[in-house]
Amino acid sequence: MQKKWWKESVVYQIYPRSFMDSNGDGIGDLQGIISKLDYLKTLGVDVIWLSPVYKSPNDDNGYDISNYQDIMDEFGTLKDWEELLAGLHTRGMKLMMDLVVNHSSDEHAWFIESRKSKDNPYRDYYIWRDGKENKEPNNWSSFFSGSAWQYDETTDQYYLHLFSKKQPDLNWENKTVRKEVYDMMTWWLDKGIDGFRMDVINLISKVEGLPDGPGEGRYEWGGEHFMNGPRVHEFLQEMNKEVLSKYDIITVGESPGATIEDAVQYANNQYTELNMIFTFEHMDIDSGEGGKWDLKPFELTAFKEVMSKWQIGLNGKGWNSLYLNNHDQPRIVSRFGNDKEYRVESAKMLGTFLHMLQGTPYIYQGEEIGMTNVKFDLEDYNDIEIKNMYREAVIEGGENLDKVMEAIYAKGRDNARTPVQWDSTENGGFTTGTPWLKLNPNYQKINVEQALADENSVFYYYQKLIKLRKQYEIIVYGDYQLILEDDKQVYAYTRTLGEETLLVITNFSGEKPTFILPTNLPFETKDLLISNYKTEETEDIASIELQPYEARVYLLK
Ligand code: ISL
Ligand code: CA
Repeated sequence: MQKKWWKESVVYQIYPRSFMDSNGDGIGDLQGIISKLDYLKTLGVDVIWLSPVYKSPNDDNGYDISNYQDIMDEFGTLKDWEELLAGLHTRGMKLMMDLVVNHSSDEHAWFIESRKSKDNPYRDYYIWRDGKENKEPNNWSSFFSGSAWQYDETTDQYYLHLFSKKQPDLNWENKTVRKEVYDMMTWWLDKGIDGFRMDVINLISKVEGLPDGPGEGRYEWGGEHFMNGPRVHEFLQEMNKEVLSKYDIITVGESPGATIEDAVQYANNQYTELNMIFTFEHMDIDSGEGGKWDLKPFELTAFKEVMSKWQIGLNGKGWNSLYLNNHDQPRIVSRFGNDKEYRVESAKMLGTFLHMLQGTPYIYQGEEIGMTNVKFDLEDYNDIEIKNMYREAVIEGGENLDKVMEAIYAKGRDNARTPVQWDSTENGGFTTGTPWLKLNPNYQKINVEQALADENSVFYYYQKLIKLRKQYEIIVYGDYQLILEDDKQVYAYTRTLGEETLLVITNFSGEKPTFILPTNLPFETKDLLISNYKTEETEDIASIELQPYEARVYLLK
């Protein structure tokens, strides 16, 4: 397998609005991040992925960009940004910027021009269509509820927005749009950044004619007509040729609905497109037919099946990104572990599980101290996805309020967006003012200061996981194999490289299941690399009674 620095790296995602506020306005900012660089260095991460910091009216917290080449006022200035980049580089860390080019903000100069008239030179930068019989051009629903089309009086046409109506989709069929995007990317790369995370990059090519999605409802899911669309690989290859291939960078493309076959193309070994993609199959495990808000119990065996499929499917052909949460997903201890009695144990177990897989691991801010989900009153939520869903389901659809609130508690994106808990002072040390989103009330107990003072904290465990990656090649490059496939509580797997085997045992339950070592795993020596309970090095591992959420990693030779 080809060795690459980005395969050997660990990425840490910062959601700037919620990371650290430096000036008391309640909003996280660049100077706030700069003040925590030593903290990140102590953790040991290699690359920082910065969620969008560009100019934005914040309809979707920066994922609606009105100027791609400047910094949002609340976050600081380009000068602050340069300081951040330099601060990272001096400490030997890299910076990956978020690239949001499936859509812009409706307040971007291009869109302001585009909506003026049908013959405006920017008209074709976006996707405009006539209505059909006084209705939208097609039946596509938006990711954020309702129609994916917005009527615009000025020219009596509709524009497409797969996300909010303030996020019009760019028209990638237009060569000039593509050139603008490539030039903008080059501008950032020439400033010295080290890569891009590309927002919903697999949605940029829409099927010609924009056909209706299947179903008879007013608004239906049209994904098959815009996910991994007909020209997406052509566009990415062009982007690669014009821009990416000229730099030694890390690229990851967020790709909802991508299959393994798609991924093998996006993240191919000739590197003609991207280094890796973010897939979502494992994030859908606890969702029913109705999508993310349709709650379904988590089943470990289904999870194993999905993870193993990706581990084996990309082995030697592409490269996996490894994540269990981000700014769109609930907190992992609340979702896959236990955020009460076994919060610390399960946080460590989940970290072990993820970091020992084949791929590049991503840590989301706060994960390294085991932050948890929240239950807010409706008016305390900020997220547009939550608000739109609530309006559609409860106010317009008359659905049961308690049921909808349960779904928000479990899956709402604000679970991930409550400010980072730095210490036990008011507002967790995140701000001296009023935070833009309330803190999780448990900040007095769960915070960075506390974690740094406790040698058994989740923080130091993550630090060790990251260190191990630098010490053992097998953790990066070994082949994955699932063992004990049908076990409903224990997820165990091996990684092999040459003569060595890495044995990873993780208990996803609060019970004490017995782990039985498969007999086809002979070895002479075993080294315990990491564990989240005290264990005797000499313990016989043929059969182990596991503790709740126990995790162990052995190197067998
Ligand atoms: O959150 C999701 C599922 O739980 C996804 O549907 C998510 O909205 C989708 O993957 C796209 O996410 C990205 O683009 C959005 C932005 O709101 C998200 O924050 C971003 O990660 C539009 O730019
Ligand atoms: Ca601020």
